[in-house]
Amino acid sequence: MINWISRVGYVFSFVFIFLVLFNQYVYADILFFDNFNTGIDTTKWYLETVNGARWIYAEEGGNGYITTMPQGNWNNRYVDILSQKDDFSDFILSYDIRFRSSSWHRDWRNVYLRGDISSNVYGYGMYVGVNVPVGPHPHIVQFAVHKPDGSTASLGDGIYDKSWDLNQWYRFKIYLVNNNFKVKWWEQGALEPIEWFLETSDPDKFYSKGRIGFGNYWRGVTDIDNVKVETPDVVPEPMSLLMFGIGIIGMWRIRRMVVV
Ligand SMILES: [Ca+2]
Repeated sequence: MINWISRVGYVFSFVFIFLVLFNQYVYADILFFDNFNTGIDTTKWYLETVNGARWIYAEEGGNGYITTMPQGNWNNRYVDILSQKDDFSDFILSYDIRFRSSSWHRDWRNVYLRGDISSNVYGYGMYVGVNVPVGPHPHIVQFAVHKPDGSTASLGDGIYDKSWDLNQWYRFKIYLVNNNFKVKWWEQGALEPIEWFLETSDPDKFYSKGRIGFGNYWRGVTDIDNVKVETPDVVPEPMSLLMFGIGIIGMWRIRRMVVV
């Protein structure tokens, strides 16, 4: 009996030590979420105004989201919305996006990763070009770094042979851990693809934390909804570990009964 108790104690000690050691990765915590169903919460978001344009609340069929006001003049600038939370470090960012306009200028849509709220938004970004229906209609997705010296450099891009469909909701998922970047996307209602479409890294590791956000270029019209930031989930969740521990105990008990 004493031997059995000591074995139970041993298993639980193992599970406990494992949880403590890997605690920072065990939980896929949601760090930030907004479905915009009640408007734009300015305690969550910093809103930039450029040439009178900014991100605004919109509603469709009872669902709230955010959309953009296109800039009508030639002063080309991104209009940005950035999280008030400024210490996102390693995370998975996912969001729904709908492109509602395109142009020969590709009407770039930028996603900010570890950015700041200066007018130039220093940090990392992922640029998405939308030049449908102007041919040849490529997907263009590019990770870039806006360096502290003011210059911008590509971290690698990808061109895909499918068009974006205007007025179609897509879900994007961006993974950023240490200096490694990955992205995938799929049409709303479709299954999430297993593979990542573009993977790259920043060897200079310029930025370790910052804000997330979205930038809309010039005449683009873009909708965003269901923004979620969560911690990367790299090891089994605690419940799995607990079940594993209980399973081990159960096997020992059966073995003991058989032996006795
Ligand atoms: Ca919503």
